[in-house]
Amino acid sequence: MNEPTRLRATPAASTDHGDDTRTAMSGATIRRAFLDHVFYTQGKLPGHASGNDLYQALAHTVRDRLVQRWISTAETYQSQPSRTVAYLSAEFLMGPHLGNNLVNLGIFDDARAAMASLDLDLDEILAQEVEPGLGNGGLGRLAACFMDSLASLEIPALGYGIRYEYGIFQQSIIDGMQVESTDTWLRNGNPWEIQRSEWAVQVRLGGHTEHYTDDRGHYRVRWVPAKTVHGVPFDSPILGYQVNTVNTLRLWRAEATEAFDFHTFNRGDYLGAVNKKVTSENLTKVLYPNDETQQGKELRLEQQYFFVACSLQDMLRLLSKQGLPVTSFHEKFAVQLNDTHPAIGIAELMRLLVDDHGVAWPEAWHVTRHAFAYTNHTLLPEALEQWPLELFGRILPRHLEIIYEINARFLDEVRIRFYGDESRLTRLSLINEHGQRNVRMANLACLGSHTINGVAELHSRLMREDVLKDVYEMWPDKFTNVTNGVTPRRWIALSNPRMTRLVTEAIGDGWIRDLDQIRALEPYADDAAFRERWYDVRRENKRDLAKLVRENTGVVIDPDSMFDVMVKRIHEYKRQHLAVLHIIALYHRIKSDPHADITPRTFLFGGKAAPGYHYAKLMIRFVTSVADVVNNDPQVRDRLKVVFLPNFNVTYGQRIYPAADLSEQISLAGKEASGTGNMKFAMNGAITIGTMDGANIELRDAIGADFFFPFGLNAAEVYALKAAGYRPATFYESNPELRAVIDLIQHGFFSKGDAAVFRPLFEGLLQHDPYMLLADFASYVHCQQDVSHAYGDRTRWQRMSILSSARSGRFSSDRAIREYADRIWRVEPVPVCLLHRASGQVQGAQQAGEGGFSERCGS
Ligand code: 26W
Repeated sequence: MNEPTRLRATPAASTDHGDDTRTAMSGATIRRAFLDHVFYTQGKLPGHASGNDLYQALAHTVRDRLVQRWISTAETYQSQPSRTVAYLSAEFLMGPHLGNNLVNLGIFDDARAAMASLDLDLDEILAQEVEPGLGNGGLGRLAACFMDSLASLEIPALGYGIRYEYGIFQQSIIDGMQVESTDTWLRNGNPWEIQRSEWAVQVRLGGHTEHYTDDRGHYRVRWVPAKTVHGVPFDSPILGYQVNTVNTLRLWRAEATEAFDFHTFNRGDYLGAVNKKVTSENLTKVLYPNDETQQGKELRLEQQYFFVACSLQDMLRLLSKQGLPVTSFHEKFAVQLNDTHPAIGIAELMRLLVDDHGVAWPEAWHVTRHAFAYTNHTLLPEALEQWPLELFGRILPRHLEIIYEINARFLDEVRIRFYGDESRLTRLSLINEHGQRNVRMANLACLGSHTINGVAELHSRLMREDVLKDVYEMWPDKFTNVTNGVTPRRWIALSNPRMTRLVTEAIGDGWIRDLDQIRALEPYADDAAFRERWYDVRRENKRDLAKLVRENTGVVIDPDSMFDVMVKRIHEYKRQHLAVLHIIALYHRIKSDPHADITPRTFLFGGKAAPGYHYAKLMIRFVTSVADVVNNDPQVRDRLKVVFLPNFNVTYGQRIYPAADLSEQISLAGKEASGTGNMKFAMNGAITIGTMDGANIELRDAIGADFFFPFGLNAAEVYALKAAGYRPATFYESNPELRAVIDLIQHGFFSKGDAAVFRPLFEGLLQHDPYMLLADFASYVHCQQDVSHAYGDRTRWQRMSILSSARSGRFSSDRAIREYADRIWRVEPVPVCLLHRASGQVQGAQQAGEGGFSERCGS
């Protein structure tokens, strides 16, 4: 990493006193606070500050300004109790905090100027931040966008999750293949969290249950655990955009309980005691790097239960702090399950209410069902969570009993509704009796929730018609759709400052808080001067990306070529290999006819493969092997370039989306629940080539069919072709270009003559081709031809690009969160007044609140 320029200035003599000015927002105050933090927080003389010191100092400067609003928010929520969202998610892929907080505080430019006045470059300081990669991909990033929107819309909310010590692995590419290493994101400390040891809780695991009758003659159950672990909350402030609201992201870390260790220790087994401690702390060590394939791993179930149990106890604490009874839980909290990972919360809340608080079962069930709502994020059967009964009972013996009880009562209901329909009963049961018996988490999530939603129109429909058909027939009214969205603060204002300036100059800055306003850009698509400026912005962004690519891969790419980009997790269903087949087709055309009219393109790939997903890793090797051949062939290398950018993450995303011309969204129709990268590209002015899948369909409707390049089978056609008996070889036999492409691969042309390397990829393709690459190939290649023609007409392309941004308003996560708030959570905004800490005396005319604070509304 680059060391920023050394800081020469010394801490300025303090001219303003008192705590109010300490967190003021003027450039001068920021500069002074920053210098103070270099000195007092980092303990360095300015001349000796390292890049990390400078980053930490600026982070603390910003953090001080957040803390003031954070406390104000807490005070407001305490004095105006209102319904609160609890967003439960095993993943929060937040991305770097510093830049985002500068944007939301509205001091990005002031901070840049303050740093410049010290001869420092803000971008270099921002680049020092190690991003917290506590998520795999779409689901975790969605949670992060939702946290930004909740705060920006001033909705009381808590995000609850896991503080993994190691986030998603770091990817490097060695000899063309993915190599993983651990993500030590905490190595320099984390200025964005505050440990709250006083709110630590205990979580029980394993053991057995005892049934007894209490002294009042009531039947009771006692859970005697095999071990107990401590859950310690770490809070991060989540500031909304130019509001005072700072919500909390509360992530739990597992620690050994002292009591337990001492017990072992006293028996003289010191190392055993330490070992127990290590075992407990393993619980939150590492994020599971799989998305979309479920593995019945014990530690994973423990992680899920751990964070949910911690979070529910925390909510009960907050409830009692406000003097409310446990039976009002569902009035105080709207609990959202981000996929099934936290679905065990349904059984846990029942346990807390029935066993710990003596609430009668029917009332406990009423409370539970009115508290939870469930979002489904996937249609892939292999991603639907199921836990082997044996494992489940071993770790959560009491929960298994509760699940049996929920199930028994539920199946009685089903029997009455669908008398004699035994197969329906087996399908709806919380227990899958097929083969090894399993607990079905999706069924539990549906049963215990008042609302179930999918993440795009098509996905929600397929959910009702397919994966959750039986549940839908049972409770059609529970189902709804909320199409995903992404936050324009991070994904435009922060990542694309050039476009932000240009748009703001044209239509004002209201679009940052209300993205529908960006529609006002539409008329500018017909303004030649504006189009040129738009082109210039995009060209600069592409130059920046070209520089990044050269620094990271050594490959030189031409900013005037079309940047054709596919960044997302590597998966068969997403079909990165279909994009590669297209590249080979173009390569083959040039080789067959050196004068072929081929629009110069740079193909950029990025994304991680789950470490155990061999096929996906081979797909990466396929990209890099084709890159090797294409980039080194003098005949084609000025027309085609292929790059695999290692370690795609949020930080890279911020550089990539603003520089893309073409956005590849080419999953097999019916497989991608929504996609959110598609939205980030479109907002930043990239044109989409895509299948009629996930949110692509809604994106095309919003942007206009003329400005979107659709191809391939739609979901209905996919079903029909599968039903009719899909024979991929037919396509191979009847399409000479496809045949040439596949033959090149099969003969080892891209693997130095070793035909065996990619055999696993293409053997399957010719025989089964479950993701129907061959069926969609011709349509894709043809559509790419149209794309090339469009790109050749600069006026047309810039028009499309402007309209793409102008019509992307619907894909703001603010819209999505409004829909959740109105239709699912029934929560209202609670604006926050800024409290100023009075140093000795009350500031302003208003009365001081508790703790020497005076209130002032607005910032
Ligand atoms: C149990 C293993 C596992 C782990 C993670 C299964 C499934 C997941 C996630 C639900 C996978 C995921 O990230 N899904 C993505 O969610 C995004 C946000 O809604 C959607 O945009 C993507 O289409 C969907 O693949």
